[in-house]
Amino acid sequence: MKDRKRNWLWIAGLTALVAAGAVQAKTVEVTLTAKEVDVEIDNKGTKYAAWTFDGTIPGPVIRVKEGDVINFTLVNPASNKNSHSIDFHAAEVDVLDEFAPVKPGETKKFKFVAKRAGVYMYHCGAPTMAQHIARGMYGVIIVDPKKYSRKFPKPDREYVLVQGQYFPNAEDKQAMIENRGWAGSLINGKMFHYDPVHDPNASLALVSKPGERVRIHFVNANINMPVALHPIAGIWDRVYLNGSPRNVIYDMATYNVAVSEGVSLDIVSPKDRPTNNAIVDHTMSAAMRGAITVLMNTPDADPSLGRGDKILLR
Ligand SMILES: [Cu+2]
Repeated sequence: MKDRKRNWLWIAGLTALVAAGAVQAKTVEVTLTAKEVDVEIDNKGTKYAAWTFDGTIPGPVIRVKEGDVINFTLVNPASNKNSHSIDFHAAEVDVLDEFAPVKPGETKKFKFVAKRAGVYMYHCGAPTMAQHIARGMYGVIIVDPKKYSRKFPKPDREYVLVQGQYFPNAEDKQAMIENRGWAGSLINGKMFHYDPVHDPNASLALVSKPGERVRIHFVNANINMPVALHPIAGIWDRVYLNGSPRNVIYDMATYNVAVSEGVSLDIVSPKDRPTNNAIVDHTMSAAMRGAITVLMNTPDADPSLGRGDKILLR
C-alpha cells in the first residue's frame, strides 16, 4: 500500500514537471532576409559590397531557450542576384532539404527544435560557401539553458563578438578558399570596432563594473583561421565549450577557437580597482589588423550595456 502511494506521488510529480516543461517550450518565429548591400567595414566608413542577413555583418542575434521550436523563414528577394541559404549549427535536420539554396524571388520555411543549449554559428551555405561567408552572411544563435546553476551562473553582463576575415576583393572566390589576400579582421563587422586605443575613430568599447562577471559569447566566422582568444591583463575564469553549461573548463589564459566554433568565456575583473582588458586574437596577423576589443571595467559603466538587446553593440 505504501509503495503504491509512493508510486502515485512519483507519477504525479513527473506529470507536473512535464506540464511545466510544456508550458516553458515556446514556438519562436524567426525570419531572415538575404540582403546584398554595401556596409561599412571600419570605423571611418569604408564601404564593402557585402552579402548579409538583414543588412548587417553579423546578422541579428537570435536568442531562444533550450527546447524551443524555431519556425524559420528565409526570404531571398527578387532584387538579389544570387541564391542564398541558411545553415544553423543549432539545428539537427537534413543538409539537402532545410539547408538547400533558395533562388532570388523565393522563400523557404522550416522548423527545428533547439534541443541543446549553447552558442552556435549560423551562415549561408550556398555555393561558393567561402565567398558567401567572407562577404558577411553569418551570425549567432544563442540557445539558453532552461535554468542557471552554480556551474553556469547568470552573468552580470554578456557580449556577443563574432570574428570574420576581410577580403577586399569580394569577387575572388579562389583567393578566399586558399586564404590569399585577406586584409583585416572584422569584429562584429568592423576592424578595431571596439578599440579606441588603436583606432581614434572607434567610438565603442565593452564596459563592466569592477568585479562583475562578464560573459563573452564568441563565434569564429573566419574562412580559414583559428582564433587564439586571450583577454590581455586577465584570465578566463571559465570557458564553456560550445557555450554549453555541461562543458566547463577553468582558468584559461588563451582558448583556441576553431573555424565555425561558438564558445562562451567568463571574465571577472578585480573588485577593488578600475581596470581594462584587451580581448585579442593573439595571432598577430589578426590582432594587428583589427581583432582587438577593449573591455573597460569602471564604477560608472553604463548599466544598459551588456544586457537585453545591447549584447551586440553596433
Ligand atoms: Cu548567401
